[in-house]
Amino acid sequence: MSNIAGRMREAFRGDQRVDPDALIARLDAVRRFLGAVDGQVPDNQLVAAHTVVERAGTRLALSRDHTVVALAGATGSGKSSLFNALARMDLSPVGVRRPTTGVAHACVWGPLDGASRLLDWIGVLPRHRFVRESPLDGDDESGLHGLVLLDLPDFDSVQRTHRLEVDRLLGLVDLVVWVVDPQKYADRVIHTGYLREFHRHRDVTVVVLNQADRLPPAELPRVLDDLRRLLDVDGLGGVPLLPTVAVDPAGLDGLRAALERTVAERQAALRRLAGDVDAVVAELQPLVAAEPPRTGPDEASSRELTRALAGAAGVPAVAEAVESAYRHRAGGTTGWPLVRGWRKLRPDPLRRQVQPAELARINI
Ligand SMILES: Nc1nc2c(ncn2[C@@H]2O[C@H](COP(=O)(O)OP(=O)(O)OP(=O)(O)O)[C@@H](O)[C@H]2O)c(=O)[nH]1
Ligand SMILES: [Mg+2]
Repeated sequence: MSNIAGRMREAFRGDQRVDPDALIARLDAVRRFLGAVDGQVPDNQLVAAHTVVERAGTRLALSRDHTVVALAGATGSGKSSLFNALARMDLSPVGVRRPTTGVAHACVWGPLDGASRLLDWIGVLPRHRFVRESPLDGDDESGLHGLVLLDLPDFDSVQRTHRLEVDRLLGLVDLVVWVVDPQKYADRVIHTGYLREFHRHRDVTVVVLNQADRLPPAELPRVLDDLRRLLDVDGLGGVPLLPTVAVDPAGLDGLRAALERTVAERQAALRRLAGDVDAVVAELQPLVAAEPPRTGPDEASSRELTRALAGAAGVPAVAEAVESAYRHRAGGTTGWPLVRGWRKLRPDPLRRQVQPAELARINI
């Protein structure tokens, strides 16, 4: 148990908090960058960045008091069973026919203010929303106050609509609990199709090996080790990995504690968005890693542009790429991709494109 707690601390890096102002500044820098390159770079290279800027603005504006956690996984892994067990109520049907869950279900542990708008945005139908308000049978639910838990459809579904719905929701939630089971924990679709894609979101990733009761006790450590090895390969080294038993109330203690810690920190939304910005900046980096123009108004524009992106990155790699681009220009290399269309812009495109810092006004 202490090992799990240690990993939890390590993975959530409680000391490395995301500063909301710094995140907003990075988002604003990406927004400025997008404004500057508008029309100069093929749109398809910028879609992800535009999406992140839009989504982040909305998420930050909606509610900082809630943490949206999704239970995601293959069909039959036990997502709905865990959802019901955490809520201590049968809210999402658990069936024998697969797949069972076709649309997301949500349970909110107060406060309710702001939760409806959040769920409108996430797109959970009102009839699939539930509230965990008063303690049942003396249960103390205060530790989960602020949790919005989602039970997702199966991501390996034979139903295409389920897969599309899961992909949409995974783009919006703050933290993902990946639910795997002893039979399918090593399936390729889970690792290459999903977990690997989340390697920039290690801080907001939890993996549970559910149905741990179906393994002989002596086998459990071996399977957990094997799963840990696969997660390392996925780029998810150090994420919390917990065994769970959805059909036994005591089999959820570790997961409940992890969720309590997450909602108390109120960092998951910021960390998720910071991971999104990291991904976007990594994608944009090749656009500034080449040669800037030598002289003239273009130079000033491109300097500002690269500075904006370096600011957005907050990582030395991008700053280095930008610096080396400037160093090399003395050598006369040409071919900075942005430069070709750059001359079409008016002298100071960045300044022209800067929007009022809307995000800065958001109260988070
Ligand atoms: N023994 C055991 N059975 C479990 C556990 N968790 C879930 N089950 C059973 O596994 C089956 C599938 O559970 P669900 O909760 O419906 O699985 P799901 O992931 O929601 O499935 P879909 O909605 O189809 O994606 C049910 O029969 C559950 O009773 C567990 O920890 N131990
Ligand atoms: Mg289900």
